[in-house]
This record gives sequence, structure tokens and C-alpha cells, in this order.
Amino acid sequence: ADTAAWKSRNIYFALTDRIARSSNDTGGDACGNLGNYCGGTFKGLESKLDYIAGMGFDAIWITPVVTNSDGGYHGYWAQDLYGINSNYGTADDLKSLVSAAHDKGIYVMVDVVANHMGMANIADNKPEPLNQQSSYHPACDIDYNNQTSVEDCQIAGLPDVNTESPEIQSLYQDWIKYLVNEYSFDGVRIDTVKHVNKDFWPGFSSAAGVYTIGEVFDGGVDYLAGYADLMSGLLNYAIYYPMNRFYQQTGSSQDMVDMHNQISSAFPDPSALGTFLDNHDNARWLNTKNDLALLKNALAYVILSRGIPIVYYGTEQAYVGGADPANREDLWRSGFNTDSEMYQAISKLSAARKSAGGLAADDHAHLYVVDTAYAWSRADGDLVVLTTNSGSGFNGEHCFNSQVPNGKWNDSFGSGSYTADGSGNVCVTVSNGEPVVLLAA
Ligand code: ABC
Ligand code: CA
Repeated sequence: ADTAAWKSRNIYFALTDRIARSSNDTGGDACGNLGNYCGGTFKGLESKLDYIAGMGFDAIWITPVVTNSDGGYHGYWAQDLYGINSNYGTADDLKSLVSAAHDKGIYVMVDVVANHMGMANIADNKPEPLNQQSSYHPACDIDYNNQTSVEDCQIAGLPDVNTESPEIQSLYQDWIKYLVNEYSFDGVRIDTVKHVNKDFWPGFSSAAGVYTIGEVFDGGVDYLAGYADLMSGLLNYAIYYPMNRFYQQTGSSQDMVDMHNQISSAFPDPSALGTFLDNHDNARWLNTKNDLALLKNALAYVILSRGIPIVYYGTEQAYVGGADPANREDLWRSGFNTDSEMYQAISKLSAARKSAGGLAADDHAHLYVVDTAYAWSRADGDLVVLTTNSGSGFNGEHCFNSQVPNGKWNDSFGSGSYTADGSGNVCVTVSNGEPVVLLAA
């Protein structure tokens, strides 16, 4: 699927090892060691597609599928690019997962790494197909203040591929083309983008032939924008920091809006970026700020503002894990409870995205920016969202101009109906600090 097709999607990010252990996994004890394999499989994940679709997701991003060196439960330590990690099942199991997802209208995005291979001694372990020492840069530790070092040195001791080599570039292009076609993937998430020479990426991305979204782990908007032309989209690490600061009560809505506007001018296609509030590399949101009302406001921003939403698995079960690997809890400990408060909240936000037509367009309009609140509209005012960072326990009213004279909406997250006056002014009621999500009546 191409960029346009992805823009209206809503992505659930799943760590394959952590979702479900078999087709009939109904829950169980927590995994004892989150730093190694916990037993999740492709078949297990396939059996949870209805659980995922039940929250309104119509795409999943899965962690890397290739054979890994020992301990690579997360998938980022490739040992053989053409093999499938047998801890998750077989190649046929993976095909079955993708085809079951497609039957339910769910896209599948695969995570891939070209920067490095797994923890292995090249001479003895021979990662495939890059089994020669000459395929790698000499070992050195990254100095994050030096871009050459960021590109040519090693992340956590992982053998760094000589991605400047034209032969290696074409090897990776052949591989990504094979992987996407063989397993019918709809999109590709690209790891460690800033650790590879920029001229590697356009050829790789176009060989993938589908939407590609890159990870450039950096909050600097200009640094991030330096990668915008190399692939379809990027994980939006620029908005990530000010967004979380606002909804976690340590920053202002104005800073978040300023960043939004900087992104508008720095990026050719801001709505191709992926918006997220946490992931497997960062402590979970609730670990930093344990307030479900605030989390719901942040999720309203993720799912209903500009960009492609990405929600990390476990958010729907209010997981609170800290730094890697504590933020990678197994899902089965939750019993896959679809009645949980966050599962229900996410479902409502996703439903609003769908009701408003998928929100693919670059039509985000700021309406109201004050100390404790931020409101915006989409789709010419058919969707109006009021978020606050007052937190649980706050009850109050916010009045602002909706830019829709005499507009009429229903709050699809809480309850109540609102009508704007002839100038578009409307006052909405916030209950217990929850977001207000207005859909045109
Ligand atoms: C393992 C252990 C960890 C241990 C680590 C050294 O080794 O589990 O506890 O800390 C995979 C696994 C990890 C594993 C690593 C290394 O491999 O998932 O569990 O960690 O073996 C991607 C993936 C990630 C994956 C890899 C490697 C890359 O999402 O899951 O990890 O394939 C850097 C990379 C980034 C990478 C991330 C983990 O590390 O750039 O691609 N993620 C600064 C740097 C960033 C850096 C980040 C975190 O710190 O600039 O480049 O990311 O280390 C902002 C700034 C940012 C700054 C942040 C902290 O502050 O704007 O630039 O980021 O204000
Ligand atoms: Ca590199």
C-alpha cells in the first residue's frame, strides 16, 4: 500500500514475542524474564487480530521477523536475513498471519534493520548473507555529537554494516523487495535510519515498493526533516517531546503548537509522519505520569491530530513498565480484557477518526491554545477536539471559537451535545479531566 493509503490508517504496534503464545491463549502468568524470549508467536498474534480490530485499529506494525542471534527476542539482531525467527513460528505461520489480517481489512507493516546485524562474531557465526568481515565498518563506539561516528560506529556493539558499498546497497534492495513480496507486507518500518548514510535510503525505500516509515530517534525538527525526502514518512520524534511535556504537565500547549507549525514548514508532507506517545524504547507513558485522564487526552492527540497514529500494545491495558525491557510486558497477563478503561477509551477515539472520514488530509486547524487546554478541528470542523492537561478530577468548562457558525456536534467520547452561536463560539464541559471529541451532528 502506498502513502496515500496509509494516511487514514490507525496503527497498533505489536512486539510479536509479547502478544500471545498460541491460537488459544486466554491469558496467564506474567513472563518471568522480559529480557529474553517470553513465547509469543505469529499464530498467537493472528488469534488476537479481533482483539486489535476491536479497538478500531486497521493496521499493525510487527517487530522484525528474520532469524536472530541468541537473545534477540525483539528481532533487531538479525542473523539470517532470508530466514524467519523460529521462536515465532514458521514462514507459513507468518503468511497465515498476514493473510488473516488482510481478510479483516488490516494492513501489516514489518520492521526491518539495515544498519547492523546481530550480536555475533562474524568469523565464527557468519551472519547471512553478510558473512565477511569486509561487509562491516571497523568497530568503534558512537559519539552522538559526530554524525560520521553516528553512521559508522556501533550501536551497543552490534556489527555495523558497510552501507556505503554499492554491492551491499543492492543486496539490501534485493532483500527488501523479496521480503515485502514474499510475505505480502503493506508497509515497512525502518530501524536506525540516522545511523546509515543518507544516500542508502532512497533506493532501499523505493525497492520496498510500499509505504516506508523511518526511525530517526531525535527530537530536533531540522535534524529529523533532513530525512524527510529519503522515504515515505518518519516517526514523529519532533512532536513527541513537546506533546508529552504538555499532556504530562511539564510543558505548555503553546510549545506543542509551535512545534506543529515548525513541522508544517520543515516537512514536505506532514501528514505522512507517524504520531506516537511511547514505544518499546522509552518508558511507558503511565510510568512517567500515572494519570489515565491525561493519557486519554494524549491519545486523543495521537489518534485525532495530523499524522498517522501509532499506539503501542499494552496501552489499552494501562501498562506502566519503565525503561527497556520493563516496557515490554507480555499482553497475556492482562487476560486480553476488552472491558478495560483504556481499551474502551482507545475504541472511542478510533471510532471518531473513522466517523470523521479517516483524517488522511492535511487539514488540522488550531482553535484554542491556553495554559491548560488545546483544541483543534479536522475535516472543516466535522471533528472538533478539546484536550486539557488538568488531569483526573478536573471538572470545568472551556469556551472557544470553533470556526463553524451555528455548528452542531455530539461528544463521542463523553456525552452531551453542543451548538455554536452564529460566530462559531461554543462552550464545552470537561468531566473528570477527559477529552471532549465532537462529531458533527
Ligand atoms: C539493549 C538493552 C538496553 C540497553 C541497550 C544498550 O542494549 O535492552 O537496556 O540500553 C534493540 C533492542 C534493544 C537493545 C538494542 C541494542 O537493540 O530492542 O532492547 O537494547 O542491542 C531502534 C529500535 C530499538 C532497537 C534498535 C537496534 C534500534 O527502536 O528497539 O534496539 O536495532 C538509539 C538509536 C535508535 C534505537 C535506540 C534504542 O537507540 O538511534 O535507532 N532504536 C538519544 C540518541 C538516539 C538514541 C537514544 C536512545 O538516545 O540521540 O540516537 O537512540 O539511546 C532527545 C534527543 C534524542 C535523544 C533522546 C534521549 O533525547 O533529541 O536525540 O536520543 O531529547
Ligand atoms: Ca551504521
